[in-house]
Formats: sequence, C-alpha cells, structure tokens
Amino acid sequence: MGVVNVTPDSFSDGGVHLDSDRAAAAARRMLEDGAAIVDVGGESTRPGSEGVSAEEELRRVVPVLERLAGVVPVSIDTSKARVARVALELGAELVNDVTALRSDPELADVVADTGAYLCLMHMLGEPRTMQQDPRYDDVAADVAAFLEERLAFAVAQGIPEERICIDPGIGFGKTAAHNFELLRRLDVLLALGRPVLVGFSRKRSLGRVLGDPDATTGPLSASLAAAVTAYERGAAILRVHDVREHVEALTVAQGVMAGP
Ligand code: HH2
Repeated sequence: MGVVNVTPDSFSDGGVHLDSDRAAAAARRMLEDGAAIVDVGGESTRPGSEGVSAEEELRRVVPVLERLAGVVPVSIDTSKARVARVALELGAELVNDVTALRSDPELADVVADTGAYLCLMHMLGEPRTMQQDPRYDDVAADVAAFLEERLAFAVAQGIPEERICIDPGIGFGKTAAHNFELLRRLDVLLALGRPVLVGFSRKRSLGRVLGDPDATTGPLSASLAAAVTAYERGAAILRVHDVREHVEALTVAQGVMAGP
C-alpha cells in the first residue's frame, strides 16, 4: 500500500502532494512500482495534530480521486462518513479508519452499504495527545483485545468479516519499545484471523532507535528493515511511502522465505 498524503502538514511528506496533478502522478508511479493499492489521505494524524473539517478534507482529496478513478486502486484514509462516501462514489475500494469506527457513527453504515473493504486501526487516545506517556499492561494483548472488540462491532454493523483487515497502529499512542514489541509479537494479532496491515514507514521510532531522541521521522533504510521484519512475521499489507524500494526489499524477503 503506497501512501499519498494530500496535506500541508503530514509528518514525512507534508506539502509534497498538495497539488492534485502531482499527487495523482505520484499515485500512478506507485502503481507502476508495484503497489497493489494507494492510500489517499487529506488529514494528518501525526502526533500533536488537530484535525480538519470534512469540507477541507474533501477539497484536498476529491481532485486527486477524480484523477485516479478507474486507473489506480484507491484506499481512502479518513474517519469521516461524508469523505468516505464521496471517495467510494469516486471508485475507492477500502476505507482506512485510524479510529476503528469510533469517531463517526455513520461511517459503519457507509462501509456496510457500499460493500467496501475496511481497515480497523488501534490508537490509544487521540493524535493531539497520544504520545504523552502512553502505557499498557501488555501492549500486544491490549491492542489485540481492542481490535477483537472493534472487529465484532464492525461485523455487528453489517460489514462482512472477510472485508476487514486490522492494524496495530504503529506510533499511535505508543513508545518505540511498544512499536517494536507489537512487531515482535505480531502472532498475537494474527490469531484474530484477519489480515494484518503494518505502517512503520518513516515513523519517528525508527529515527529514535538510531540515536536521535528528537527525531520526528525515520530513514528509508530503517523503514525497509521494519517492513521486512513485519512481513516475515506475517503482515499481509505494508503501508509505505517509498514503494519501489519496499517492493525490491520484500521481493528478496519473499524469495528467501519461499525456499528452493
Ligand atoms: N499511519 C499514518 C496514517 N494512516 N493508517 C493505517 N492504517 N496505519 C498506519 O500506520 C497509518 C495510517 C501516519 O502516517 P502518514 O500518513 O505518513 O502521516 P500523517 O498522518 O501525518 O499524514
């Protein structure tokens, strides 16, 4: 899954794809480079961010979605039913909700009615405050219990389980140690029986483990290591900014794992 953030303030690519022609070109390139789907988002959820209105989100993403319709498989990164509905009308196939159906009570109906795919992600708290001393009893078990509950909720709302993937939410109310433990113990999430999506690309934990305590992002080399590790442990979808490099790294990892 390639990432195209149509935002001025995303943590690693803010402002790069604000122009809709550039954003659409980047998405097409990601498809050529081997992405199966491109996640288009109009709201940053980086630590400390405040959120934007549905009008602003639509203003950012609609021109991009119009350019991609019928050309690139699209996932819409939104928590808002209105934005999701318009995106699905414009051909998006998957709704990526970082709040796991907790912020907009109408979003579940939109997904159920349209038959879209859905990603349910774990987040502790909200982006504005989530990195202020996050704590867990047992991070893997706590995240799995949350996702199991949200999965049951989504299914109760009429969304078929086969259409849902789950995501530990790397960096969403987690220290670097929490993020690494979640990858190490990915089997706890896989036990829920749904495909697991991991988004470690460029996240600050990667820069911090490399020795910069104030890092707000991580380098490509570290993103690749995290992606390969996640893949080895069973992740089915990797959400990444640098598609070509990840496809190359994962092709090698796949070759090794497939054996002779
Ligand atoms: N991470 C980000 C945004 N959306 N969705 C899922 N399912 N999983 C993730 O790990 C995830 C996500 C944050 O990264 P990015 O989109 O690059 O930045 P920003 O939120 O600042 O736009």
